[in-house]
Amino acid sequence: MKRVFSHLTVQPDLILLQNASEPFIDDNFFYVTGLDQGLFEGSTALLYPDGGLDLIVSELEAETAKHTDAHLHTYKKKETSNGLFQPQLASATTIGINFAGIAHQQFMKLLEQFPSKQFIDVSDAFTKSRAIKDATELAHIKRACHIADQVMEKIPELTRESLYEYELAAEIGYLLQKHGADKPAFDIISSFGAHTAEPHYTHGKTRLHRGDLVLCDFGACFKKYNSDITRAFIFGSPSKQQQDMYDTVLEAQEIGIETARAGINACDVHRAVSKYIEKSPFAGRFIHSTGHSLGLAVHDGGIGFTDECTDILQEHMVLTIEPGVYLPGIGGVRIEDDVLIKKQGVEFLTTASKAFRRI
Ligand SMILES: [Mn+2]
Repeated sequence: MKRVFSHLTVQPDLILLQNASEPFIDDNFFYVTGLDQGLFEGSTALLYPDGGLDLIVSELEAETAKHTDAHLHTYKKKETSNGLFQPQLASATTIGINFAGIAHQQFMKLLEQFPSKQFIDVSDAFTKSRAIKDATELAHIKRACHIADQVMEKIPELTRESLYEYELAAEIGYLLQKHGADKPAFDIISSFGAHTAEPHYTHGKTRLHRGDLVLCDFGACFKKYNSDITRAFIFGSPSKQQQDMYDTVLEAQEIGIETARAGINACDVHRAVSKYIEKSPFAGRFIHSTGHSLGLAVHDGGIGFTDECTDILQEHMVLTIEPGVYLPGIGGVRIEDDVLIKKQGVEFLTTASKAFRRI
């Protein structure tokens, strides 16, 4: 993982990543080790500019950690783990830390234990490095996308009058794993009717009725990499307003897809999409960004299709394109695909049907 060092202007002697307990686990631990199993609570990774890697892990996960070429050190008691890398730190003066991913308590312990060291923030270098996916990462993401596609295509078979939102969520979760996901990428969104107007509502005890919009937003996590797809359906026949919403969002997404390519400013994609919706009858009802980077994290940080992000799109970035419109009390539509940025445009990684399906 020398790439991380190449994004740093001030070179530390080494980079130290440390996990606390779930949920304070640093994704970068998996990024640098390539490990695709295990939890690694309390584990530490030391990265050197020459590409070397030391791992300090609990003996509980020593077997799992053997799937790397790292030098492995194991501890029995958590309190002794920092002592195990004292020799490696002895000759170092500057130590890179992911300030965005270390628990405050862990960092305070390091300061106390190694008072003469200078700790510098290397979080930006990880963000930049992770934005560009390598072949293995892409293969994992593609698989995660394919699994999510297969499940999305099954939604029409799963819905019926009076179905509960949580029942549909349970079916989706089951099918994701049955199709090869290690787990769902995030809490499954399966909302009906007015709830579809709440972008981050997940699911509850609402039943499905004729005329309801159905919004499904979920992803597969495969070997720690995620997909993220959204489709909207109609239970029965759409009203004119529902049809207009769907058509507007679909066209907005098409505009985003046509705009995105390597060399383009990320904000220009969002602006093109937003401009179209603002001229539609749904002006003011597009209330989030057009998309986000995707990878080890569902919101992979750094780059995104927002009004503020001025990063230039580069080949091998993976982002979502997901415009939506939301009418409080009535319902909402969002259509989301995952795309790989290429020189001339984008490659779709998710491909489930985008017809406004009557279910
Ligand atoms: Mn998304």
